[in-house]
Amino acid sequence: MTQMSTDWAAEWAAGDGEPLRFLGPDGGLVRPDLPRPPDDLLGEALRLMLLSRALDQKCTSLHRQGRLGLYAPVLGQEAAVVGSHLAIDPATDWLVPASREQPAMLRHGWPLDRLLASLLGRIDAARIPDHVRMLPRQQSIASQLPHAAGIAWATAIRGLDGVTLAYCGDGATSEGDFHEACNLAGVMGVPLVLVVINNQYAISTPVSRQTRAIRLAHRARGYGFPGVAVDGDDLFAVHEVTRQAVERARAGGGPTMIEAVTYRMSFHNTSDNPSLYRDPSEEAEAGLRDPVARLVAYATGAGLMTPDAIDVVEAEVRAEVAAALDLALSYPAPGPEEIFRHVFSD
Ligand SMILES: Cc1ncc(C[n+]2csc(CCOP(=O)(O)OP(=O)(O)O)c2C)c(N)n1
Repeated sequence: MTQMSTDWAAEWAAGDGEPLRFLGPDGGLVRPDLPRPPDDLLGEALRLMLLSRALDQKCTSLHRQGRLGLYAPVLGQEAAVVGSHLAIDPATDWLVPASREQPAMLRHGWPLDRLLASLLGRIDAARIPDHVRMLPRQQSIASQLPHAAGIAWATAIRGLDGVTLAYCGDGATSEGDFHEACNLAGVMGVPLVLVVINNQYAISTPVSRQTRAIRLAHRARGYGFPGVAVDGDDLFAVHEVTRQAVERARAGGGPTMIEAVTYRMSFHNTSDNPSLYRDPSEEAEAGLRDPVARLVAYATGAGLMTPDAIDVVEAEVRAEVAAALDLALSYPAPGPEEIFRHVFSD
């Protein structure tokens, strides 16, 4: 999307708390006053979102066959993850993921076969290449956030122009680490963009049991920096608001919190059964806001891509996942002695 003068945080703060939306669920532009995003960005976004879906499908199937231990899908959250990550430059910026931002990890430079190796327990092969500015995925909720604030602070102290993009879930906002990281980031004015992916659930706990705050993004105000809520299923809004936050951080303007309001369309992970705690009608309703279908509707409606061209991309990403899986399976599996490696000196 091209440069715009609108201050999105200020626009959202002046509104009624409803998340900003540029692209509607039917693929139509809600804000036709805004310039259309460039075609190459749209193409890259759609490919990454479809790759993410292909990976979700393959890993879930591997789990059901007993060949993979545990997998947390991205299903439903693709626009929130891809739209925000497309706003940073992996060559200079840091990625601090939570646990399910697979397409961001891939775009940042962790090869697909290595990511799959990590899920298959092939730990040597799973190593993130040294030049990739990314922390490993984090299972301990919110504990990545103080590190994210620290990396962003260190970048500023060293006079580098890198920005840190960190992710966490709605559940993570109830943790002490979240508060400590946000407070430090605000006090030191560090170049951090924190994307809170509000997928409505922390496993079985709905966000209504997590906080009485109307919107999580309002919390940013208490830390002294801007907060914005966006429709997390709208790639255009997520991308544009993150782009502006990254630009501000790079220019020394400090942190921003972006709440991407979305829905976890699948299970929490492959050990979870959401039918025990949520109504299927809720899932069906969320399906109408599907971020991939929305982008496809826009791209085909605007004549940017044909359904046939999208089928080709889908076939390509499926083949990419299959080839990366073959490679991942060729790496040595760890032996029992690995339990002690990196723990005891002898
Ligand atoms: C410190 C800590 N407490 C509890 C857990 C157990 N746990 C794993 S995932 C999860 C829910 C996380 O929800 P959220 O932050 O909203 O992220 P999501 O998984 O929905 O992306 C919890 C409580 C954990 N991994 N770490």
